[in-house]
Amino acid sequence: KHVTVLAGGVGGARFTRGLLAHLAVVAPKATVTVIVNTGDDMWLDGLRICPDLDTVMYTLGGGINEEQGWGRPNETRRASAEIAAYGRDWSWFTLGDLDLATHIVRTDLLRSGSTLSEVTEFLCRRWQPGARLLPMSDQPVETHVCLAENIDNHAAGDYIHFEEWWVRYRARVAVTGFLQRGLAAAVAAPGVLAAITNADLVVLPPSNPVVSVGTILAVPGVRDALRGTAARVVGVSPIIGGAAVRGMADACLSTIGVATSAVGVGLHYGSRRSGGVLDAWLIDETDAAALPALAAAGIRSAAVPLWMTDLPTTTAMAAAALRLAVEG
Ligand code: GDP
Ligand code: FO1
Ligand code: CA
Repeated sequence: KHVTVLAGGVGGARFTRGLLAHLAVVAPKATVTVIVNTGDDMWLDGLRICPDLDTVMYTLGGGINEEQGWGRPNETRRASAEIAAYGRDWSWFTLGDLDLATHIVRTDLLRSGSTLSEVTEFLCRRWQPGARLLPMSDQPVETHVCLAENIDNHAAGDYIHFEEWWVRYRARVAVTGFLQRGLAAAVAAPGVLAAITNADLVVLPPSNPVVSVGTILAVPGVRDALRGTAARVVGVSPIIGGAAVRGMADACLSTIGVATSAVGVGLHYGSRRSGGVLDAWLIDETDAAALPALAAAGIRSAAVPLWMTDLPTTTAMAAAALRLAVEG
């Protein structure tokens, strides 16, 4: 049994941790491949930062700062403070001392000619995430946002990196759209399309539908692989009761004209029967009123508790997603 997950950072990582815990019980021989968004990646102080790859790797490898959802626990920021003392680096984006080791090793390997896939595989030898992590592409793809208003030294119409919008401005500055820089020259990383085509099940976890899952779907060939796979494709809503559980996915959704609701995101992904990517869509109990609309759109749905408050609840969520996928 082979399960393929398309993930961003915190939401996708936490869900996958529950999925692995569930499979360890019901299908110990199952293997999991996580195709991870690299649109948040960037160069900072000469280092290649891959926020979502690191969040998935640390979370599944037991090295994540659980409260923060990213970076390492018991972190210090001595190097970052020294870099700031030189007036370099982004004051609003913190690179912890322990986390820096990952960026240094990754950049060293990239400079020696390794691909991002090879680097990820190397780093995972240490972290042993219990799943195969694949970057969506080995070519750089960076999500940028187009500002709708002036802010600081940026003018309306300027593009800034997604992470500046997200971390520095907390997505509070109006934007007119997203641009995945490098997408035209990007190809799916080795194994990515096959992981979708040959899967027994594909999961869209409760990741940000626009800048995490949406970016992966934009990689050439991914949508077609999802539409063509013999596997069932089941998604899990990151929106509960009309709000993002964490972060500012609502700002992303409104920018692309999608309602911040479980049904809005489900219809946005669309039913595979009508050119979309979903066979099934798991929503939270508070959104149960949306079940008929989803059924009418050809998306089999169920309403279960979708709060990943701890490993048992997340494991139950993963079990519900697998159950929904194989029904009917
Ligand atoms: P990021 O790259 O770190 O932002 O992480 P992802 O894109 O993988 O996931 C972010 C999304 O996870 C947000 O839009 C949240 O709404 C969603 N999320 C976070 N925690 C939960 C949860 O407990 N349940 C559900 N259903 N979604 C969650
Ligand atoms: N998020 C923040 O809100 N502030 C930070 O200073 C920050 C630093 C950081 C460093 C490494 C890393 O892997 C992730 C980091 N993040 C930080 C999280 C990042 O914004 C998220 O992982 C996503 O990229 C947002 O979708
Ligand atoms: Ca991210």
